[in-house]
Amino acid sequence: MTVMSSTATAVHFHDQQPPAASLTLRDELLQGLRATPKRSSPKFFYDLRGSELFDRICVQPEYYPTRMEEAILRDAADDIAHVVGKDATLIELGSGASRKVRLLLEAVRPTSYLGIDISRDFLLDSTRRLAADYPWLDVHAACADFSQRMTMPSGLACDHPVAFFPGSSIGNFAPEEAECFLRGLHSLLPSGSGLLIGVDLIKDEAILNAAYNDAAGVTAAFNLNLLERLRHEFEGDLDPATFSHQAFYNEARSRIEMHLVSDIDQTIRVSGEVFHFDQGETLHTENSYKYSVDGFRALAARAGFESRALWTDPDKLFSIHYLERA
Ligand code: AVI
Repeated sequence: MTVMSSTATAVHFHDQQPPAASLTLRDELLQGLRATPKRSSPKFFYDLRGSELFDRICVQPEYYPTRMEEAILRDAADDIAHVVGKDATLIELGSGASRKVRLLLEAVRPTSYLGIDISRDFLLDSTRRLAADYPWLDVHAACADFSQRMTMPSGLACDHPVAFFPGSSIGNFAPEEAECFLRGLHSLLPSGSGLLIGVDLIKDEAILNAAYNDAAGVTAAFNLNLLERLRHEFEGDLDPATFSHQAFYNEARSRIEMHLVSDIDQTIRVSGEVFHFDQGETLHTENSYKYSVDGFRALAARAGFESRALWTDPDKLFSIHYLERA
């Protein structure tokens, strides 16, 4: 692990990222393309452009999760600070633009902050801005795939760790993977640690479908950007214009599914390997699971986290749970 510290920005940087075109990432990608039906992990969305597009999704009028979660954080910041307690180390998983944590910092006043994200440039940029805006905060950044087993970076004071996992990113895991992920957090964190986690709620199908099919086409561009990434980083020989964005709510499985649909019968190449798509065949790029409050509490309990507090918006579109590691 490389640790760099810049006095200009006062961000301690911990590099735990596999190189972009490393064997493991490439293998994972190719494995998904070889599978039937074809699939790709949502983590492949987040190159620099993908992270920027995701930021734009968050401000689309149809994409309620960000707006609702931010409103809840703003309204409940003092309550959250009370439940979290003093001298916390906030560890944000998938920190992206580190925007939501800003809504908590003044109220919670943690001693340190660790942002973890797979998108290195984006992470460095956002944590530098955070360090500049909150000079009293000890800011750390770890470039890592938080869905894999992680180690706590050295040099980070961690007496009272509180993981912060906003945005309902937990919904991008299948429920059994989510449970396994929480078990991994359970083994990383000492007893009494906190987990403040945003979870999108089951709701009217029309609201869900609109959120993943915004009129401005930003979600479509985000989905299609995966094909650009295949071209530039994984020697992809394909025409992105021959694929279309598709997103719909699968009620039986309580999840939004995103796909890239091939508009024509075609053969593409990725990293020297040939893949055939029939017309209408899809590459399944993301699931976004929605939960009931009780359903999520039960899942967390199976992974060793006990419910301590819950906040929702008046329309019950989104929820934020505070869980304690047993
Ligand atoms: C990051 N994640 C929680 C988003 C979601 O809603 O599942 C990703 C996203 N995909 C399309 N729009 C947003």
